[in-house]
Amino acid sequence: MKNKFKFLFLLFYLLFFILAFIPEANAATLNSEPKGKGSLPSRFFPDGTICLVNEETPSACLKKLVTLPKIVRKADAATFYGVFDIDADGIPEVFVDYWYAFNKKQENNSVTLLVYKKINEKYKKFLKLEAETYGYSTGAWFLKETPFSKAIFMTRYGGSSGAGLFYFDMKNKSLNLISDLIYLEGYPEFIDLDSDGVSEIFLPGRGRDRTANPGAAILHWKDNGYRTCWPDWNGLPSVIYAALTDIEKDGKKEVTAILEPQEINYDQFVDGETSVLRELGVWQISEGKPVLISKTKVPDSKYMSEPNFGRLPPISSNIELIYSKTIGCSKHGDKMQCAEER
Ligand SMILES: [Ca+2]
Ligand SMILES: [Ca+2]
Repeated sequence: MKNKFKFLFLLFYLLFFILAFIPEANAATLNSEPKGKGSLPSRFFPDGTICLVNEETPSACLKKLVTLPKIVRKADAATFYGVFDIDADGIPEVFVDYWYAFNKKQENNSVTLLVYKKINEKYKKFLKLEAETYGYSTGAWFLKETPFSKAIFMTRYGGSSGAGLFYFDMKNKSLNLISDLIYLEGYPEFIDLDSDGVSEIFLPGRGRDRTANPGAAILHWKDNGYRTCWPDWNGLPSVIYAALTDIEKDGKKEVTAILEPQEINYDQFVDGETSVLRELGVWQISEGKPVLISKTKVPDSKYMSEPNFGRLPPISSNIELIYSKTIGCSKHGDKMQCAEER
């Protein structure tokens, strides 16, 4: 009898030991370094804590800020974005998001952003905000600006691969979609085009296919929010994709964009055949506003659906368009000219 108890005890002990060391199912792997651009030097440690660190010795916790709850650590995906003083009170906040995969019946669900803030000497969960997402992809930018700092987050948003950008509004405790119907391909560029000390946001192009709307845009800060300042017209031509590159060689970047002069029914064309030639437009930033300086027809060619340029100045002397032929565009006198590259 005694042996039987001993056996059972050993069995339970063994079971406990096995269960304790089985990795947690579905647990998110958090990046140790902050993923957000502009974060203070900080780190997520495997024991679940987020600390401020010294840049020279990042493996040592300089100051413990928060311990992440299980809901974050057990999520299907989670990201430590960083530590940043968003409200400029001298004490940084902590930014983390997490996502639980949707079931098969759903196409979209939400991603949750957690913001921790020091209140009465202790970091506490200050905000829990949700944004619609179609899967999970990450990106965050912390901008130290006056009169106030800003934070922008990215997630998977639409088309077959596009992302959406959200402005984090601390005052109104909300995440506001600022990329509108542009399903962003690649990453936005934060650049102060008019040198007023506040970044503009350049969105280079739409998602990869006809399930996405055409579009590239420059957003600027106005009336307490991000507004589109380019394209500065409604309707046609549609901007398909754009890049910032110094074509004028004056040390400032110009906006180069591929335009479609007519509405295209994407269901009708296969293999990139269109009935109307696309155009290459160039805008110079003058007194804070993009001003059109040239518009050129792109030679007849089959257009691929990839919303990307080829090589651009200064890497190449031409603006390269990768279609069924490689087309090079460059400035001749006052005009841009495009021709097949050989
Ligand atoms: Ca703060
Ligand atoms: Ca600016």
